[in-house]
Amino acid sequence: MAIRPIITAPDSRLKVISEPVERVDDALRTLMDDMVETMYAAPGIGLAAIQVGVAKRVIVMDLSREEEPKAPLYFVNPVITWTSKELALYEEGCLSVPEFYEDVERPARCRVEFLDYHGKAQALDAEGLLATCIQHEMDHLQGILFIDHLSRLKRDMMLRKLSKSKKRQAEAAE
Ligand code: GNR
Ligand code: NI
Repeated sequence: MAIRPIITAPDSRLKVISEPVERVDDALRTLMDDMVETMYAAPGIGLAAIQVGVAKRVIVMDLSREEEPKAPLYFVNPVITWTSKELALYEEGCLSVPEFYEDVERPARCRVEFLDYHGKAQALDAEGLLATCIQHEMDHLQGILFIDHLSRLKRDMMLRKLSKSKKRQAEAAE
């Protein structure tokens, strides 16, 4: 397993629409293992493949608490087949938008159909943080970030700050 670098905004790669996976094989499981290791190291509760530069429809998640055993979830070719009319507000963050947190409103519950780590078809009904996280990760597969749900003013301000801190980092690395 290996930790892969996480791409941060602004970066055109984060806007790419990811492609469906053709088969769940050992090469894909290696990617998923690396994604889980990368997510734990960050640390984060979810990660989409595009965040490590791979434009495949793959998501990993783990919402277990620190004191609980790890419980990684793997979603290949996920499709949201139902969302509740009721909405919920969550303060979201993103490993690709470091150090910014903002409230985003999304359907409170959803159903997702996907292939698991072994390529088996599964369905999951989600609510609470799990429902929010699934929708946040599904957005990544469409090239969308949580900041795209905010006002243009807020988004542009955040992107300017992110761009400046990237430049500073690049200069410091010279
Ligand atoms: O670690 C993460 N926390 C989080 C908190 C609220 C809503 C969504 C998330 S996902 C985020 C990790 C990430 O960027 N996944 O794409
Ligand atoms: Ni994210």
